[in-house]
Amino acid sequence: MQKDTQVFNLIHQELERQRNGIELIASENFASLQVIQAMGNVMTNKYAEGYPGRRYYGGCEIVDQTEQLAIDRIKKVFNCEYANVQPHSGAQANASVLLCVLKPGDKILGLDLSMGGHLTHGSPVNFSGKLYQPLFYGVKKESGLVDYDQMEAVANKEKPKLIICGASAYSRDWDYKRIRAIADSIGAFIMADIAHPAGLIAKNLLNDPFDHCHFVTSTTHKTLRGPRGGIILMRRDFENPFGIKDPKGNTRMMSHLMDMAVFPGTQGGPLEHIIASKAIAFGELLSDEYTLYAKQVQSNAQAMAKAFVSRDYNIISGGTDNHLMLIDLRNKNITGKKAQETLDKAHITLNKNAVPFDDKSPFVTSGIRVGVPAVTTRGLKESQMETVVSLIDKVLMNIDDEKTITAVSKEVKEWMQQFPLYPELA
Ligand code: DSN
Repeated sequence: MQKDTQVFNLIHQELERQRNGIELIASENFASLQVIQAMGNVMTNKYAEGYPGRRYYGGCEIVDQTEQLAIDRIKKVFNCEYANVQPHSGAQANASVLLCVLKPGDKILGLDLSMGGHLTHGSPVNFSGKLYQPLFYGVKKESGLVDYDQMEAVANKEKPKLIICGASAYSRDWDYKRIRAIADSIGAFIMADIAHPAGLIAKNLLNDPFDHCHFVTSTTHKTLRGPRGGIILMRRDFENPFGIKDPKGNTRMMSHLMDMAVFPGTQGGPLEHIIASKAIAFGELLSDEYTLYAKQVQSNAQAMAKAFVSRDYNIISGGTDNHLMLIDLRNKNITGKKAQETLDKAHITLNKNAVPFDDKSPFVTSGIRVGVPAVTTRGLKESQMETVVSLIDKVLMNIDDEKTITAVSKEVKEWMQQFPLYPELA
């Protein structure tokens, strides 16, 4: 085959875009070169439906080893007993958990998307809101904190089978103990979706969901800094307290039922090349280097929040415990859409985001979400968060001034050359 220069040129352009900008999308990161290189490997050629040691195809003896390594390593990272590393994404990890414990039409209770939740937590446009009956809790208007009283009231009234905690745009920690008390009082399961703060949880910088939540799901590419993908974890609660049955009507351990819910429940052949890359990333999570990184993420986020507050930006809940913050721009008279689009021109990438009780549509929004995992990987420290905020502020305060935007874009590009990204790549 002739080399496809058209596509490889585009890949190179994307590398240059990443090198030249300040990346603040809270769900993005820069995986290590070995994690990236491992994704492009011959294991993509292999069918391996099933699990290590019990596959439906021959020739799986090598991929069995990489998959087992990935499982063993991520279990060590989170000190848990069960790991499924096959979900192709966080959404598919969540789909598997819902398939495992619910019947179509069962009630689920999650954080409202407009308050920071995720599509797969019951949004009406997603399978989770179409196949199941979604109920929601939100955040308190005055504090921006999760409204556990509302969660409890809705749970008591509606008796959902599953309570979902975790968010895509929430900067504070979670009270898993309280959620477990609510779930136990109505006989519900809990799924914690830790896709965003997983890396900080891995290093004990945030509350530990594993002792209280039956199931924990995550993506692998956000703070965990691995390849794009998903995982499902359990530390305890294998005893199947509510007698969930397998398709043949047998009551089985939760670990068995969960494996069945991923394959054959929601997926076919696992992406063994991605699983090899996950194994490498999970090995990196066990390193001291990653521990320092996770701490730096949290310090950088706090330094950034402080810098925004000092410029009179309205951070929902007033600050952050994790790696991100949600900023309500209404006091600056700028929409999220306009802010995102203008900052993009200055090579500063982030996303518009609805803020709690937003009066604008999700396509416009009143806010932006800002996260530091990627810039922290790039090597930026607390003092440089001040510089990042000053550049954002310069653009937003001169939002229709093309000259300023061009000047900032030049400044950003030059500054970021001090933080080389994938220098081994031409
Ligand atoms: N799209 C992810 C995020 O940006 O948070 C969630 O799936």
